[in-house]
Amino acid sequence: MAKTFVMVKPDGVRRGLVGEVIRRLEQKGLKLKAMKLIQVTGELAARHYAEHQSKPFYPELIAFITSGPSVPMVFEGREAVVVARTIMGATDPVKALPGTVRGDFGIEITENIVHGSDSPESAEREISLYFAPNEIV
Ligand code: IDP
Ligand code: MG
Repeated sequence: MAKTFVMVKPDGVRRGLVGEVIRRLEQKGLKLKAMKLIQVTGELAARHYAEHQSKPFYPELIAFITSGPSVPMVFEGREAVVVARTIMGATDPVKALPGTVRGDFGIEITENIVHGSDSPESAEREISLYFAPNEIV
């Protein structure tokens, strides 16, 4: 069964949206396989967002993602990567459609509430960055 990596980012945790994000993913039919509340370190943030290292928004992204606790999770289900990204909405909450997490709760592009893997390969890489095999049920 396909797995994806989802993380409620520090703005989502600060705003009390953890339950809302989980509710929407579970309601769709994805199954929660792992979850924890952690402070992302600078080192972990750099590994997670290595693909964006050369982007102008990178320093802001790293400062944001390390600004408070996050909730990384693993979800499983049919086409889990695409399903989770569809529920999250477009990267820029201004463009995200109503009915999506970012469309309903966000307006800033950096502080966009939630992360979701963009491919099964990214999912595998990101799951192993945040979770040891024995933390996934
Ligand atoms: P994604 O989270 O929808 O996969 P990515 O392009 O992978 O989007 O970007 C990673 C994260 O970097 C975004 O979720 C957002 O927090 C931030 N970000 C992306 N593009 C911009 C931008 O143009 N300005 C500021 N922050 C951005
Ligand atoms: Mg991405």
